[in-house]
Amino acid sequence: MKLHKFISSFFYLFISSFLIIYGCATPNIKMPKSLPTIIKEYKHIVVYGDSTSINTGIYVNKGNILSVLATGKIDLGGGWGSFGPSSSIFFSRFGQNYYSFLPYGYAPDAGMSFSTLISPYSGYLHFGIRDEYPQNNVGSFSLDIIVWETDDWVQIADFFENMKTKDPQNETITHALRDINYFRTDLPVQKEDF
Ligand SMILES: [Ca+2]
Repeated sequence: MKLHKFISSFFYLFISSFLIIYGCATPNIKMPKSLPTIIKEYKHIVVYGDSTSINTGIYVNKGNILSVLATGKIDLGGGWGSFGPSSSIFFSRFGQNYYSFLPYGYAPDAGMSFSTLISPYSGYLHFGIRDEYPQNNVGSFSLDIIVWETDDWVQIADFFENMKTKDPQNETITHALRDINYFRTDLPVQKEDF
């Protein structure tokens, strides 16, 4: 093996290990390079165990539909155990207004949460970890945040249906789609899926 090839393999391994250990740095979904017009803004962010508050830089208006697709686990240390993003350790706020994303149907330790909701407030979207001693926390949550330009649930569901066709093994998309079909307001309520 030539030296430069060896060095690049070494760095590849090093960086991969770093990403695995410090975790979840890659998005849960592969968005198209040029976003469709129904999407106002898309961002992937990582919330680490000691992130007490992160400003995503995404400004949402009250009434915007947004999707937050989160995976990962955070161990609180001290024997408290690991929790996923559908647990009460994970909070969000719009400006100064705290709001619970806690979706229905996911266990607190499930390591995932998928919400599509109508924004209850206007303001910059923040996320953070609620813990009195965050310094010893390990792990992270990987978040894909989509703010929709459209308020048409059919188009939003269609977008995820197309994503699913391109990436059928991606569980995040399957769950996101299930969640949309559960929360969308333009259909009769479909509770039997949960
Ligand atoms: Ca802790």
